[in-house]
Amino acid sequence: MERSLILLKPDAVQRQLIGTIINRIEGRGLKLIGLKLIKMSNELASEHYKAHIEKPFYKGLVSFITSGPLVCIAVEGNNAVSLIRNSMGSTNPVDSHPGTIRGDLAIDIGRNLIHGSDSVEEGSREVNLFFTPNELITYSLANEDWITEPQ
Ligand code: IDP
Ligand code: MG
Repeated sequence: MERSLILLKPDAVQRQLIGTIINRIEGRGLKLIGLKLIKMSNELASEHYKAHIEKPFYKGLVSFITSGPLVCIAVEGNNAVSLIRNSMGSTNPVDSHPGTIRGDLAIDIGRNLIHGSDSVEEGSREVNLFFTPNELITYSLANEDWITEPQ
């Protein structure tokens, strides 16, 4: 089953948008299997963002992401990665469509509120980076058949 890691970044926590954003994710029908508030260490930030280490914005990104508490969410389900990427909107909120989280709630690429895994492989890697196995709970939602047609 596909998994994706969502981070509600420190700007989302400071702007008190945790509930608003989780509401959108739950409202779509996605299933949360892990959820916690953490302060990211420099070590975890550099492992998480290692693909960007050579980028000019890397230093600012790590400094921002470690600057305050953030919310980690693991989601599981068919197409979880692309569903979340679509709900997030484009990386730069200037290009994000209205109706997306970034398109409705953000204006700056360096303060774009939310992270979501960008591939199925990254989803699996990132969920395992942020959560231990006993922090992830597999369960059924009572309304599952009303969200996804049974195969
Ligand atoms: P994503 O979060 O949409 O997957 P990535 O390309 O993986 O976007 O970049 C990771 C994060 O780095 C972005 O969410 C954004 O906060 C920041 N970032 C990306 N590109 C830039 C940039 O050109 N300037 C400043 N920050 C950037
Ligand atoms: Mg990314």
